[in-house]
Amino acid sequence: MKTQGVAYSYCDMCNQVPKCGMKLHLEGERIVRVEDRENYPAGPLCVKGLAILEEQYHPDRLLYPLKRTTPKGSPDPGWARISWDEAYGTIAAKLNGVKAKHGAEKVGFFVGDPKEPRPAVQRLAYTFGSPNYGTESSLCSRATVMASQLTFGLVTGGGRPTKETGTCLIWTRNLAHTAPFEMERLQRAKKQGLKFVVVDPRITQTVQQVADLHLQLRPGTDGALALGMIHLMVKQGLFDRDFALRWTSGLPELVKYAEEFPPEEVERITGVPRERIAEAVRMLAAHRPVTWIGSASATVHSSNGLQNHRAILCLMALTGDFDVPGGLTIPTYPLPLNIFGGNTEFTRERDLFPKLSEKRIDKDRFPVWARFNSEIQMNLLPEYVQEGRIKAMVMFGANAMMWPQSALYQAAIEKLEFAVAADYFLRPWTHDFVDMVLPAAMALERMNPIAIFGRKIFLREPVIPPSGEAKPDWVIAFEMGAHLGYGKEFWHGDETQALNSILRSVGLSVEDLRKGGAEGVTVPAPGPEVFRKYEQGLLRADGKPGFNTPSGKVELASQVLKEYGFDPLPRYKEPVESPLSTPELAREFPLVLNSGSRVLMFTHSKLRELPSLRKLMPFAVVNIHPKDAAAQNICQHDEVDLESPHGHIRLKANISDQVLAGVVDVSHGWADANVNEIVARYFDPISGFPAFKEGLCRVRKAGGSP
Ligand SMILES: Nc1nc2c(c(=O)[nH]1)N[C@H]1C(S)=C(S)[C@@H](COP(=O)(O)OP(=O)(O)OC[C@H]3O[C@@H](n4cnc5c(=O)[nH]c(N)nc54)[C@H](O)[C@@H]3O)O[C@H]1N2
Ligand SMILES: Nc1nc2c(c(=O)[nH]1)N[C@H]1C(S)=C(S)[C@@H](COP(=O)(O)OP(=O)(O)OC[C@H]3O[C@@H](n4cnc5c(=O)[nH]c(N)nc54)[C@H](O)[C@@H]3O)O[C@H]1N2
Ligand SMILES: [Mo]
Repeated sequence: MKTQGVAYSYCDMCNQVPKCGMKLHLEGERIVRVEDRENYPAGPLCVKGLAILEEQYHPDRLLYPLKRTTPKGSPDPGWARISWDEAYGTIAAKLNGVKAKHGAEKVGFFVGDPKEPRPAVQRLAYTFGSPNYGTESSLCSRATVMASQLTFGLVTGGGRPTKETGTCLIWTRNLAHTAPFEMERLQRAKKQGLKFVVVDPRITQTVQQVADLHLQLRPGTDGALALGMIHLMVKQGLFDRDFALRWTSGLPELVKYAEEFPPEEVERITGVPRERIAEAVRMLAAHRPVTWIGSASATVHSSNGLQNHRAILCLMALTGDFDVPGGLTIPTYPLPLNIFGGNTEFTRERDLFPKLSEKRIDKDRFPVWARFNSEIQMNLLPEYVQEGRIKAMVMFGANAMMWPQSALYQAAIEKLEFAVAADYFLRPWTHDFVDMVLPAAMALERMNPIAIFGRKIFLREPVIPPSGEAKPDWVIAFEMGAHLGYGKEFWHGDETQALNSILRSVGLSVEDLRKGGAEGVTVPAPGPEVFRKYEQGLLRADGKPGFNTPSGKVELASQVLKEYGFDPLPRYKEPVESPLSTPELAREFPLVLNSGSRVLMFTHSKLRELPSLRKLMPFAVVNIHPKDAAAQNICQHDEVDLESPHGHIRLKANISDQVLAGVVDVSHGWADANVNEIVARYFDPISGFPAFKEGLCRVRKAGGSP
């Protein structure tokens, strides 16, 4: 720990990995200035990173363990400060009590969007004996990963353009707001001639900064658009025939199915003009190879999201640019570490989890999810609690507002025999329903986990001591583990030993990383980069050429989906409620809802308490097209009621021609205007993902007559 001068760290303000580098100036034990870190793979800092000291030194931070003193359901939890000893004593008694009475699997473990606590909490769950550990990945990007595993047999992630790339297809990301550290590179590539096709219902900053062609589709219709592009590609002979014939399965069936998606039909469904669709296909064919920056979550936030996303992957497969230089590549020698800085040995996914997995609570409802994910699908929490399958919960960085019909999740948490949450702040929308909250140390106050960029690893050491009695999440999980009776499994609370056990898998130790200093340590690659790995048998455990799918091919028609009774083809289905599927309802609720578009200055429900960021967006708004506003006589910043068949919220109107006419856009995470109160609980049957990006609504001036 430094007490004077300069220290290096990385940011967690957007919860993402990899994190942007930070250079911090200290006076004594106080950090007085934050700036970009030199020679670090991620940066520059965005407005959130630059505001980190406002969060670090915020007067409302949670500094001590608190227990509620009033019965659940009382308007005020009556929080009272307690010691860590009392907190751990109660937690151990309650959790071991549930275990003795009902079985360890009745205790659920959960981590929200914050990524850092994950490996430690997963280890805690399995060591305690419960397979029921889940995270926010139940509704974030994991369904895109599953779509990729079903189709390619591996995780394709997001390709990044290189100097060889011809076109970059950004199928929905607004990186300018959600990963600003990527934008400089993309803009540089654009200057050097790279073409960009961007799919998004809105004219985002990313569209404005890089798009050569923008496909502005109605939310929830991605599958139809991708199938329409496949239709044209095939008709015009613009796909890679050799690759498709040799390395894919289900081609004739897909080609036949895509016949149902001629340009005029796709225009009718998606709203994208047919000439634009044709132009996109031409651009992809003319500027090869094509790479792809895939959606982080928007494409899978719909009731048919997994299949919609698979349609996009099939389109990518037909370009033939999979794992060629400049195309959609995958690393040749990935480190045996996950991006959250743990590995499967540390999390005990390898040894303990298989013995427990019979008791996972999601496997009957979402068997495909359960096949690919050790984390359980958490979106049916209200049902699990109702059915008595979960009786207590341990939550790190949880936010009940992230789920559709949030009140059901709050009620479920409240109904538990015991719930404890660790967080940076008291968040009434979640913590009013728990028994105890624990103060988590913030990023600059804690070690671990490590940051990984390809084969380069950085250690983060605490820059300052934790505020109040806050403790790092890993330490909390370890100490909880020790109090539950597993001291040895948690190195008696020693983080350094824990990290050493992880780093051993790459032949390193904490001491080695310390020696590497601010520059990090590169683990040398065992050989040169290899492309077209499928030709050389590098993708399958049996060493045979091909892909790691049941057929050994890229599965345009998925055998696994068929096995579970789903359509093997990436079949398009209209959203459950939409102008086309429920025209009657659409007369009453004529607008389509696009919820959860990120804004640069906030992360989900976080950071609204920071003055410099709140100034940039003081209140929640519904972004509405001038035409739709005029139809309701709505003026800029008027108070409006936003209603769906499932709920109602009040917020202000922001009139903007950057949203499509007929589609409104509302960001999530506002406690006083929680858009999830109006989102229906429709779940994709394969992934279990909620339909955040579909649905019908209407906007009216507040207080107007119905
Ligand atoms: N500042 C900030 N950054 C963040 C976050 C944050 O909260 N704040 N959250 C992080 C997390 S967890 C995530 S998952 C990522 C998300 O990162 P991104 O995917 O880049 O961002 P989003 O704003 O969620 O969604 C992108 C776009 O999806 C579009 N969209 C809406 N509906 C549809 C649809 O049906 N189809 C298609 N094709 N597009 C649609 C929206 O108009 C929006 O512009 O951002 C991460 N970064
Ligand atoms: N309608 C709609 N709803 C959505 C979405 C959408 O697009 N539309 N997007 C979904 C997606 S993709 C996501 S990822 C989720 C958002 O996921 P959430 O889990 O809702 O994310 P946050 O609100 O960022 O964080 C939750 C809590 O973690 C606390 N926290 C932050 N860092 C730490 C830490 O290091 N340790 C601990 N102990 N606590 C910490 C914060 O204070 C906060 O209270 O929302 C989902 N909900
Ligand atoms: Mo997310």
